Amino acid sequence: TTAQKPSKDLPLPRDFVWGAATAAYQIEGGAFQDGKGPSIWDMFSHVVPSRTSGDNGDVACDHYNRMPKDVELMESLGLDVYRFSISWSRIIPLGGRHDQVNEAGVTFYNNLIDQLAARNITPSVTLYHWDAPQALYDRYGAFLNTAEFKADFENYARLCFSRFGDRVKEWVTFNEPYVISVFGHHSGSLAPGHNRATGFDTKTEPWRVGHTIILSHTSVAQIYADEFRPTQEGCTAIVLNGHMYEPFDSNSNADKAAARRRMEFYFGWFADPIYLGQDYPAVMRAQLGSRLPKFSPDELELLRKSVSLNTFFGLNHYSTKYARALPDPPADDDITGNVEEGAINSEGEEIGPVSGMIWLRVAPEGFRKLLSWLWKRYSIPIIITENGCPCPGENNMTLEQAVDDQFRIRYLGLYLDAISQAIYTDGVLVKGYYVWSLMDNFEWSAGYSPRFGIVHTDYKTLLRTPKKSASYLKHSFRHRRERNQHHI
Ligand code: PNW
Repeated sequence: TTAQKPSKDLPLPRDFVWGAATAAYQIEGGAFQDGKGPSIWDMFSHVVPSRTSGDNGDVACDHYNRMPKDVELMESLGLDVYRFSISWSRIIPLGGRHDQVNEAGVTFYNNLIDQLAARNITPSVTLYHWDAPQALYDRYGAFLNTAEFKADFENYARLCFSRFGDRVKEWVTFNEPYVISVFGHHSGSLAPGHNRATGFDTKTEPWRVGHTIILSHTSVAQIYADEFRPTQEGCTAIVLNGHMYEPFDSNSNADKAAARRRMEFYFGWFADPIYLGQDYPAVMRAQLGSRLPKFSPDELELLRKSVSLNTFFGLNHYSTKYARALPDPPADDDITGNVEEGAINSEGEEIGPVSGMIWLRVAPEGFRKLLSWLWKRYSIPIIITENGCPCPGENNMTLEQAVDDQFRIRYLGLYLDAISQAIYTDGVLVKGYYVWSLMDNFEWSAGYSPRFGIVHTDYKTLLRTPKKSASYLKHSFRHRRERNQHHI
């Protein structure tokens, strides 16, 4: 692996918060315990196991049965915030608004939230991190039926706000609508696995799914503001993911336009309606025509009204890519804006050293530029809701080697430096950083081999062992926050 330069340990604001993130299906296990209903990930991993590298989340990290110990661990790491998601089918097994609530599931999350409170860790709770109740797809196609899905999601959100909202003040509606739409309903590499080969309409499905997510998010943000915020005084947001894109040939106007267009197709798709209260980006309308659903005048009015209900921009970011303009007209199911993306530019230079996953290269300069791009376009405070990486070869190491995760320490250090520069040099308002992930866990289609944790998970014994990056983060945040003389 190519060497990385060391971090400069640049300062961060005194009130900057740090935390660690997980998602229900990736860590909980207990997939069929205490009345939990099947989710699309239970089905996806069981029906065709090769789609998840032969692995599944039946046991995962067994967090469902080890939760109190895990919260103790979080306290020892010095986390300010713990970001987790609720498994919808654990608390409403069949998911719908006329279906029964599973009190055992509600109790699990109540206990988790109480344990966090007892240890002074602030919860940040995501309602939807990809594990839809299977029944919603069986009944009406879930996201593909906007009215039905929205009504069921509203009911589920109300249940969460009313049962947990006395103690949870930071709510995220959806994690990564781009991934739900494109990986779930275009490439089909993630649940529910819709793609051309499996007989689905990839020309329209991703855009219809995205549309449903935007309208469902908006509606739930309004419900929270009207019915819960007056007494609970919390906030709602959405988490978007995406790479930074640089032109393949920095002298080519076509490639420069391709890089900009790719970012509008990635971030603008969701962020223009949600954070600007307006239609999809013009470049998307121009290319996609009738493939892209329309907002009615009433829906546009709702979007406009709800812009200010989004108190921060949740950003999941890992890496940067090069974008190259394609010479031919776009494919009839193109989702990129007719752009080819890669890790090597026209000069043959790599964007950065490759981590333990092929799509994830170390490129902190791109991160800094992305933060500025988002701030200029949306001018809303940003929280980094995910960032991290697996070390090269980490899954084939002994425990002793794996916990000495110098590659990750350098990656995290450089990405934190980028945040510092974005704040102090570029004037971007970044309020917090949640590392992905608290512990090694089920990495979706890649199964258990990529290890993103700052804590090592032994999948035989389920023993947790903090890696060196865990103590690095604890000390680095203390140091960076102390070094800072300013207040923002
Ligand atoms: C995120 N990409 O997904 C998810 O929110 C996590 O659940 C996941 O474990 C984590 O990143 C690591 O992969 C991503 O294509 C999906 O660049 C796709 C991409 C990035 C992140």
